[in-house]
Amino acid sequence: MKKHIVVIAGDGIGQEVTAVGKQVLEAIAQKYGHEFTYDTALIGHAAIEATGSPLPDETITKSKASDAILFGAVGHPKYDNDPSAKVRPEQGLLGIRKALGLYANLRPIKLFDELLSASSIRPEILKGSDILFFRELTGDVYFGEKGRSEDRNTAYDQMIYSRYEVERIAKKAFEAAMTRRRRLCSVDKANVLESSRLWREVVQAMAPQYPDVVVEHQFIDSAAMLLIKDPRRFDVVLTGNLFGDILTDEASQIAGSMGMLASASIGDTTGLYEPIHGSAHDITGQGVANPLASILSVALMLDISFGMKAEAEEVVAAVDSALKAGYRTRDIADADTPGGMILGTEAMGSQI
Ligand code: GGG
Repeated sequence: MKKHIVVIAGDGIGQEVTAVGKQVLEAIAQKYGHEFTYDTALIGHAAIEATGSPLPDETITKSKASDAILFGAVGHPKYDNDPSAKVRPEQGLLGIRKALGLYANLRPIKLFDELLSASSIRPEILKGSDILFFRELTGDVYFGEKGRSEDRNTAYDQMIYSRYEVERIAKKAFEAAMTRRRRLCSVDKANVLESSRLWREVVQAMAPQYPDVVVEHQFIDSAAMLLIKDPRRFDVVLTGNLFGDILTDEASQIAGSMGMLASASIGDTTGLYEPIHGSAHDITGQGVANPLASILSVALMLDISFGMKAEAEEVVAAVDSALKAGYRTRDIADADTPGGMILGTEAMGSQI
């Protein structure tokens, strides 16, 4: 099969982990006789430096013309300390999601058995955890109107959802639940927020179409608590953009590290595949970043965008066997990991 992939590595460790993800794509292409061609495009801080824009038009054009996007990360500490910056790397990521209509962000929380001890949560609570998050990606407070009063002492971000936005992602989450353990937890803050009341109303109205799916509703605060108290109670979790962003960082601790969490952003056009972690400038250039989230994102790409199920399973199995053999990156090593088994980014990629 021939596929054209745009690699948008972005900032910080995005460059390092995406290079490894691409190597895995090449290994799969060779083994299965596929022909993958590549292009690159700029985003985030790297794009601001080169063009003045966090999302150059050329990046959108190339992305739309591709079969899939392998994405790294955006961000730079200089903007974190400059709240008045008008142009920011994150605008590139939000912008490409909007431009491509990528409204559904799938974030599987897969706990590899070998990493039970890497988590700060007790193994007897964790073992067997397997959650699929659906984070809505093109609405909510991230895209609502924002502004400041004239004296700049008051600021607002509008939290906004429309019925169709909730319906289309809820449909994807219900359908996924039908292929899994048939439980769907919708997370909102309907006791306080009007947009959450609409969210809950829509999900409740759709539930009768999926009589085999057991639906529950949790408030975000309660869901955050239950996630670490009893992660196995969750199967598919459906939530909005902001709540999903926060909850999945928390859920990464179930998998042992932020460096383990892959994601797929899908919707109207080309799918975008990226680790959930950011640019991590504190470790950039040291060659120690965990590439497994990028590699697992490649597995999602092979499965979802290319329909290459066997190839996707082989990538996940390769990750599993490297972990079984005892190889670890720094973030998933524990006190018992021998120093010689702690690998850098490239060496871990070679093992896979
Ligand atoms: N690879 C994910 C990434 O770069 N995250 C940084 C970021 O700006 N995240 C905001 C978001 O995911 O909405």
